[in-house]
Amino acid sequence: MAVTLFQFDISPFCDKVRRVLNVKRVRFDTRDPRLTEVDAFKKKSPAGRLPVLDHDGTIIADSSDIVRFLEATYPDPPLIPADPALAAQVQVLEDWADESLYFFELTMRLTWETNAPRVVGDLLEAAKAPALLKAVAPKQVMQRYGKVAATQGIGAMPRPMLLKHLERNLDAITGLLGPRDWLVGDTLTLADIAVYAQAVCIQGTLEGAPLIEARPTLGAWIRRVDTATGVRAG
Ligand SMILES: N[C@@H](CCC(=O)N[C@@H](CS)C(=O)NCC(=O)O)C(=O)O
Repeated sequence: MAVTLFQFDISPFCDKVRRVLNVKRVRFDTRDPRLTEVDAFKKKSPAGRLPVLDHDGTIIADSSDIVRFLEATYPDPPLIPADPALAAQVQVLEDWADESLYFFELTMRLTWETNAPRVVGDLLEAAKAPALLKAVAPKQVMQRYGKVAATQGIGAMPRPMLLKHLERNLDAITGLLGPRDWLVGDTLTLADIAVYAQAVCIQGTLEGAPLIEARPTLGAWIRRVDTATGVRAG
């Protein structure tokens, strides 16, 4: 059986799917588009976005839909609780991660000059882009995603305001955890993976790193989710 994830390596949504595949012990390959392939890759998805999973010929787009396909195909271990109240919490947290936290990381990583050149450099590296483009692309990417972030709202905030809102969201993660190891119930769920995928991108920014460092419970949870969902040796 062949399982291929069409992805951008730096995308939190692709990280989310890779980690779900890891937890479910599915062997898979990843394919990042070369620059000339980006449009063709995006056409695999009705929304024009990655990730897209090719599961032995079945094509599924959108990280949330991919995860639910994987949950149905590989139910063990479960990442969505059977209990309807807990499953509802997972759904709400996944949507908060994907639709709110995402725009913090997008704005900070792709539109702030403190982070964008390095992050875009990683993106272009994966796309095997020519050296010349590496010099030009960060500006174009910052402009393009600057418009996206401004339209969504978070990108229109002055930086201190955005960081204040971000801190409230980071405090919400620690508040949800309390003394527990996982966000929902007593085991790892999709909520942990979805929120982790965005939080770790925020942690990778110059401005986000100290905010997470200042919250030891949050840092410990990030490491716990990483250990539980990363690639296992052997
Ligand atoms: N809701 C989608 C979001 C996917 C998404 O936004 N992917 C971004 C990369 S992080 C993308 O493909 N963007 C294409 C573009 O900006 O042109 C999911 O969960 O898969």
